[in-house]
Order: sequence, then C-alpha cells, then structure tokens
Amino acid sequence: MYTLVLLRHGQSTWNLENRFTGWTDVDLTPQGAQEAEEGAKLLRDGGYDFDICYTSVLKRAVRTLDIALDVMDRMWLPVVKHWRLNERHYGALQGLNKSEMREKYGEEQVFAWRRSYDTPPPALEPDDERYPGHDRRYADLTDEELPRCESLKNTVARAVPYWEKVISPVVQSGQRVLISAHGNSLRALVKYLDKMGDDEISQLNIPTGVPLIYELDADLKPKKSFYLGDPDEIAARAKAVANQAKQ
Ligand code: DG2
Repeated sequence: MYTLVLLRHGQSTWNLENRFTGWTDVDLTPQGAQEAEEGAKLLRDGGYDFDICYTSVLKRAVRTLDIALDVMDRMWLPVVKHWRLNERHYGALQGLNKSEMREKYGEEQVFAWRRSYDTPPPALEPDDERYPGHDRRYADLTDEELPRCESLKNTVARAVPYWEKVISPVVQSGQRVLISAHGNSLRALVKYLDKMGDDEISQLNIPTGVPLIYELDADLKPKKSFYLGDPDEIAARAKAVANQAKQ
C-alpha cells in the first residue's frame, strides 16, 4: 500500500480579499503561513514522512511547501515545480471579487463558474497582461497549452497526464510523495483518483492548509482517504470556501 498526501496552500492574500486568483501569483497571508505550519505539524506528529515533493509554479503553493518542509525538518528533499499543478486558470475573472460577481451575475452563474465541471469562465484576450503567454515562466508552453481560461474539465486534462506520466510511477516505485497545490488543481486530482462524477465533484470544496491523506493500493486505487485534523474545524474551513461568493 502507498501513501500520498495532498495539501492545498494556506490562505492567500486574494483568498482573504475574496478575489478570483487562478494563475495570479499572490503570496500567503500571515494566517495562511500559520495554516501551512499547523498542517505540517499534523503530518510530522502523525509520523508522515516523504521522499519527494511536487508543487506548482505559483508562490502560494511553493511557500506552503517550504513552510511544511521546514516544520518537518525536510528542507533537503527534492522539490519538483510544474505548471501542470497550477490552479485552474480563471480567465477574465482573475482579480475580480467573488461576491461582487455574484451581485452582478447572480448566484447560479458564479456557482457555474466556480464549481460546474465544464463551464469555463470568460476568456482573456492574448493582449491582456494577465495572459500567461506574457510571463517568461511559461515560455516553454505551446499556444495550445497556454490557457486563456479553464473549466475544471480543462484543468483535469492538463493535470491528470502529469499525475499519470510523472507522479504515479514515482509513487509506485515506493517513494512517499507530498503534493502542495491549489483548490481546483487538487479537485482535478481527487476527481480522477476517486472516480467522482461531474456532479459529485461540484460539491467538493478543499480547505486551505489541511493535509489530505490517500492510502492507495498497488494499482493506485484509493483504499481510504481522510483529512488530518479536527473534523469540525475542517468542515468549517471547507464551508467557508464554498460560501466565498456569499460573504
Ligand atoms: C482559488 C480557488 O484558488 O477559488 O483561484 O480563486 O486554491 O489557488 O486559492 P486557490 C482561486 P474557488 O474555485 O474556490 O473560487
């Protein structure tokens, strides 16, 4: 049996300001850094250890991983950063306030943008400064790979191949893997691992800074998955994510 740990970054400045973030490279808030620290303490005190870590190329996930590795005294571990673990690209919604968008477009539309499987947000124009083609960290991506917006389905289509080709062989080689990523890039992986239907995944909200443990069989089928920590606190944090547009 293999153990895999998924960790959504701690609260970011734009989570706090309630703004659609996507590929915008914002940092953690002090509370977010504390959440990362607390999540890592739960891992350390629970006897979890790792051989290799994966994260996105966005600093809120990288910073969360750094904090976690420091707490676990594992800063020497190899860390692989890849854009395929980035947050879902929120297109022209990036930077806009979730509650203001609900007031303007209604609850149903905002829910569809945030949680439906295949409704993409409005797309960016390539001359928009938020288009990732202007950022040199994405210089190796083809035009087809550079998103102007992404639905969760699009995120699954670019994150799951990275899991299948890169991470899953490492897990099957016996290495213990920690992935620090984002609300929606992790929902994409969870949907795939748990074979969740398109409707079922719309109800899943992943809380910030809480380790999600997967126990996998030899074929990487989940035998069990659970969050580490106080169940009431975890439920409250997941609810806060779900209700972000209602604040
Ligand atoms: C959030 C998720 O991403 O937002 O892009 O706004 O996990 O990187 O903070 P994260 C964003 P929702 O899909 O929950 O609205």
